Amino acid sequence: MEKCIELAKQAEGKTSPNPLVGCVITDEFDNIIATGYHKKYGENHAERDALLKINKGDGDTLYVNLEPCSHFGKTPPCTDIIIEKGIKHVVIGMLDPNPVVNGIDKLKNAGIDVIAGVLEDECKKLNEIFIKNINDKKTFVAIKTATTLDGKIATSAGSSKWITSENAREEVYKIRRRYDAIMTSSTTVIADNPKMEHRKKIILDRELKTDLNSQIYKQGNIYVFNEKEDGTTGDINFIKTPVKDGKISLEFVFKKLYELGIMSVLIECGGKLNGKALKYADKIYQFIAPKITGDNSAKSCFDYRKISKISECTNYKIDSVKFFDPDILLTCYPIDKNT
Ligand code: AOF
Ligand code: ZN
Repeated sequence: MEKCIELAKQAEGKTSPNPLVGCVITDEFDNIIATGYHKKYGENHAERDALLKINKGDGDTLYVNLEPCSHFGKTPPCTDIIIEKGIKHVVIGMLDPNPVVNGIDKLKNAGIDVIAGVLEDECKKLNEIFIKNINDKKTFVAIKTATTLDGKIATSAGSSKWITSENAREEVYKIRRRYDAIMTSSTTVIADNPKMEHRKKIILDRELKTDLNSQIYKQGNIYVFNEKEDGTTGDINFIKTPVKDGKISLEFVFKKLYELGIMSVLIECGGKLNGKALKYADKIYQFIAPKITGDNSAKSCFDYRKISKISECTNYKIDSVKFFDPDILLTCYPIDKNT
């Protein structure tokens, strides 16, 4: 199953809105005889990709991180080809939350021995975006920040280059690739003039203050949420957006992203938008550099409210800690998002 996950990850960022799936087939002596994965949206499912590499009767056990499909979609059901190829055992990571899929019963009815729930937590993490999309019909929202030990993202004068090391910034490129789009604010575009290379970029720019000659506009498909106009100029799409308390309505933005087929978004911006977006965030990537500004007026990474008691904090679970020497990356999930 670990191998299935590893195979599936090769297509990160390419399968949306479909899941990441990898498949391993072994013979009766437990030797791997074929592997496959879902390479790109619209292409063969992982199981078919692997099964097309073997002859009928050669495979004994098929391992796959997601329940095989039983529906006619872009390709015929994977359950059918599993049965045709004479597979005897199927080991599944997690059940498919997609209501059209009921592969397990179909396999069992064909006399195949089925085990499900192997490395289930890891498999669910691999497809956290797909699961949220199917279950909640909403875009998966992640926030990435890079701070000093005292939680600052820039000096009060706006200097932020560079808090984290090259190593950490390399990792950010990899993280970005997993998401359908990245999002930032006019404040960040104006302050840092970042390139943020990506196939899809979202800019929140209520008053259309950003210069269209800024680096960010030079590449990719761009969506500018603003209060003034709708329309398209080349690769730039302007989307007229309602305003709430003087700010772009994030409720509207995330709903719109889902309608546009943007199934996941990574927010990279300053403390104000980070703070406002927190209540929608499914995940936080927090890079921390071993530096201290010691400056109370330096900018904080989540700057959106005043609270009087520590018991009023929003709580997170740290899922992993990784070193990108000399920095670390904490990956966190919210525990009580609504507080
Ligand atoms: C994939 N790749 O390897 C597996 C999937 O759009 P379709 O017709 O290809 O069907 C997509 C559904 O098939 C998807 O939502 C999921 O429930 C199931 N399994 N999909 O794209 C795969 N195994
Ligand atoms: Zn399938």
